[in-house]
Amino acid sequence: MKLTTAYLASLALVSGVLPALAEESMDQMWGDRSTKSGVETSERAALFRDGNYGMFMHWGLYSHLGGQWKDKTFYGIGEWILRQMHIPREEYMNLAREFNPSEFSAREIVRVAKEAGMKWIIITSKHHEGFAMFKSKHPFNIVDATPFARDPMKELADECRAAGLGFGFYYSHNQDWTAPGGSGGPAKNDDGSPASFDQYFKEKCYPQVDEICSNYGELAYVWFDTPGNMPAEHVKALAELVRKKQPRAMLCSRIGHGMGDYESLGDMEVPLKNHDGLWETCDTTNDSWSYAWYDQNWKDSKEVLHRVVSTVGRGGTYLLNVGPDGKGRIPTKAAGYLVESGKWIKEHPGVVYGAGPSPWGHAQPWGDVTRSGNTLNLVVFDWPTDRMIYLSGIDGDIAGATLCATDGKRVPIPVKRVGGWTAFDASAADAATVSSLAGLIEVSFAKAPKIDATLGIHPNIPTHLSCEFARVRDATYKRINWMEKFGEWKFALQVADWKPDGTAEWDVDVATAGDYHVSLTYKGEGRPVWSVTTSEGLKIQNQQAATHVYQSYPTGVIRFSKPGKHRVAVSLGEGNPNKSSLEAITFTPVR
Ligand code: FHN
Repeated sequence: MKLTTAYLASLALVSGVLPALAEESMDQMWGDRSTKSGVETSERAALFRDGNYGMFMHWGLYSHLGGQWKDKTFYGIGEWILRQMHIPREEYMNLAREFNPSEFSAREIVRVAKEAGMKWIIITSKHHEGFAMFKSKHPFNIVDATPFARDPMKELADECRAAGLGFGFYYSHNQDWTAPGGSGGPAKNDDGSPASFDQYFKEKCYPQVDEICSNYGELAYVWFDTPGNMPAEHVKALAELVRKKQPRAMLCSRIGHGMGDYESLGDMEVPLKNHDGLWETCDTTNDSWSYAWYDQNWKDSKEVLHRVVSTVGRGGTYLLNVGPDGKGRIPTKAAGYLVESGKWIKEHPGVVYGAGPSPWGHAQPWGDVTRSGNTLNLVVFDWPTDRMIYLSGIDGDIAGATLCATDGKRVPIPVKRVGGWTAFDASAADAATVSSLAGLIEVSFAKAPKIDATLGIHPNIPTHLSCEFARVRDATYKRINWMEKFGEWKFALQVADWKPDGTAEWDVDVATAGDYHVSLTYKGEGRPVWSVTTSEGLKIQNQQAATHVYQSYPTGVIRFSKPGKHRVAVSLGEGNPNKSSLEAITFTPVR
């Protein structure tokens, strides 16, 4: 929490962003997320809408430092090292003389992106540090200021085009820490005269955006970032420039002032509920965006695939970042995991490309669902031990259910109705032929089924229900964001500020009558007492410890005497109502 405030405070310094934790401040940092109407169905949006998966790349002078400044390691997002380690501007700019990414190979990067199943690459042409990774008239650029003296953006743009990948640029339009007048940059020019943002905009930002839009062929994206309190007139000028020079490029909402074509959610945020419109989640393969020598916290192949499928299942597009090192190489582990998850995607392309969101509106305890026409793709990441996959609320005639094996075999599997639920029985299928990353059951319908999206409580696997799905009375539901390390965003959807009769209540559909262990995920102080009641009149309550981070604590065993619809409510009996916040409830069937 303290870190979040510190981060926002530092952003406040550099870009006039409010140093508060409210969601509005995140909006100011990442820009007004509203987007242009009508873009969604346009031909221009086709790559974004149907491709659903792209590569993001953070690569700059900071990659040469790799998270290390002299004898100190910076354990935050590496591209912020200049600012966070208070490196003198001159000293930082002089690093360009040592920057020689001699191992850079556009072909190799494009190979990894293609094999990962990604459909485009968006790379940092200039990040907040102000260093241009392309040939620019402004001298602080990779061609003129480094021994490398090549334009890697040109090489990458050409290679993407040859391989049929979309290509786009990230450009930090507001923050520029080395250009006089840029947000976070020197307040004075080198001759001592006062610098203004207007000057930075006219002398550096606008001309450079013109350069990237003029010299690299057709761009699929221009990805501006952290608009902060940038004046609308400047944002409008950039939007018009891009529209004129690159009429097919998609603009992300972080350009600011509602001038984007699609919404960019918060960093690293895969939402829990389906989200309408054209939107994207940008995420990274480890913790940092740019290369950091110590950061080995890789998302493995299964996690990468899970996050791709979850984003598509919520209706969005996934932009996954890699940070090449100072020599220009994508770290081997990241490349390996991307390629391995890509193999799965290539075997089952319909799960991702052109796929629509889950009609349930949320993930399932065993995995997630995407939709291709009248087929539902059930992607199983956590097999229940009996290998039965349950879904609630399907109203429609199932034409067939097929388990897709890794060897290309497709095995029809039995489907049973269990009350209002449907069970897909994969118990007889040979476990060895199902991918260890994820199983896939394709369920086809003659016509699109109707789905009752009430949250299901599954009979054979724990069901975890976030407070985001609860009805809240006499308490406050809010989203909080914080950082684990500097720049590594986490969020929670929680209920706090409990009044005496405050409740968080879920409507649920229970597959099987019986006993369930109930646990609550919360944080707070001391030993709060929580109670859980059901619409059948059962109540359990218990006291457990609390900590300052969200943790799950058992409350007791509760019984549903019959399957079907129930309501479950949680309230705080004793404890500090302002310091206790609830994040979720979990039901685990008693065996
Ligand atoms: O400050 C940047 C950060 O360095 C990184 O580029 C991310 C990627 O989305 N954008 C900003 C913070 O949101």
